[in-house]
Amino acid sequence: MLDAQKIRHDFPILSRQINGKPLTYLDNAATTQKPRQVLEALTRYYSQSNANIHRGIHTLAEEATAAYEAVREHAARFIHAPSSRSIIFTRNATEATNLFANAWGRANLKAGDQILLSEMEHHSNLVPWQLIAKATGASLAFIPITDDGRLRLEELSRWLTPRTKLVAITQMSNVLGTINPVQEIAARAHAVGALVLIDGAQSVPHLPVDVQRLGCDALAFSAHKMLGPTGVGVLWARETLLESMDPFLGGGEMISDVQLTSSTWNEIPWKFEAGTPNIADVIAFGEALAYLERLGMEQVRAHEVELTRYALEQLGRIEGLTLYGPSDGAVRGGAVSFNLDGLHPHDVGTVLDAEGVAVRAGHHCAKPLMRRLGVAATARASFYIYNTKDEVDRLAEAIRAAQAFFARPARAAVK
Ligand code: 7TS
Repeated sequence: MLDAQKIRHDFPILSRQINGKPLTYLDNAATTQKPRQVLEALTRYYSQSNANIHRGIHTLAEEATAAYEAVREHAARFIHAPSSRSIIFTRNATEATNLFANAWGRANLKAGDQILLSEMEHHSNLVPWQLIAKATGASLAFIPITDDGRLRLEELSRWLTPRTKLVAITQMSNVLGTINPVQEIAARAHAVGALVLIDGAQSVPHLPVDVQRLGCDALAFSAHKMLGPTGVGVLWARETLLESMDPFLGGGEMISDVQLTSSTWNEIPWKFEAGTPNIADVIAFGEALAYLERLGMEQVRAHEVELTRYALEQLGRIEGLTLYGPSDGAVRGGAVSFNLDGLHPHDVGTVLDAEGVAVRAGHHCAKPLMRRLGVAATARASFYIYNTKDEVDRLAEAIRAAQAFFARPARAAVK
């Protein structure tokens, strides 16, 4: 496992007390904490190199441009993209999906075409496709899931037909932790002529991801879920695809020439980055990538496999607790959803917070999945590089405390 105790020294927020207890931060699927290297990069940029990029000829502008473009190359290396020209910086994974949906979907989909998703998608890889389907007349289809939260791949051939033009699917569920075999899905999608967009918001931060090995056509992810600042996302797509797509947003920087009634476009990737981008946060994201690379993504994954296995084991022992998702920690990521008999997950979350344990409770932006699981909401603990087995123990204790807390008035009422 990683040396989480050592890693924790780099994260100032992790020494906070919450309600008089040490913070146990288990809401990493929502956003991760930031190491001092990222925080210092932000301050350094604003105190030493702040300037707008791509347009100035002065030293600060050149420094800022070089630092910003270096992170584009770094992000390309991180996901093994063949070229940094295919890395587009967006605000988040959601905007990356919307960019692809609008720039590719509107131009390439028509009535009779089908977009294939799954029942476990986050709203950000569902609602954009609902909008595009409405605009183009294409229809949506969904790969169903099993009761323990895995794709029913045996039904894939039923859903993959020559009408399927795009498969847009998450590599890792933010609710179930399920890791989907996207390499196999991509190969099968390509066999019927469909493109494949992967929602990597939960996978890129937690697993080694190689877009060439996966064979996908596009990938979306967010910096803030992988130690980076909020306000930065990435869309990677094959260069030929990006070349063939019209821009999503219009404005400064994305043009080659502008006449009063028409314009021509800048080269990729800048064609898709209209206006002043989030320069400081992109530059600080570079430090997040470097941090993860120093640890090694194989080690990041191994650490989470170990923690997830341990959490499934410990939580599995708690009477009245239902776990969702695959039961084997080795085939899933570190997002562990659960419910306690008779308790609303929001109430569970509140008692856990009183114990210093931060989890998310709610529908996790996956309402159709909640319906499929037959619940309105779940509580969810999700792990990252700085979490320890002791913290899993604290989670289990806090869950027992929640059960005891809510059992008390009920017993009093019976008396
Ligand atoms: N896709 C998946 C699988 C996600 O888990 C999320 C965010 C997104 C896309 C969207 O990322 P964003 O950065 O654009 O917001 N998931 C969560 C979550 O599980 N809790 O809070 C955000």
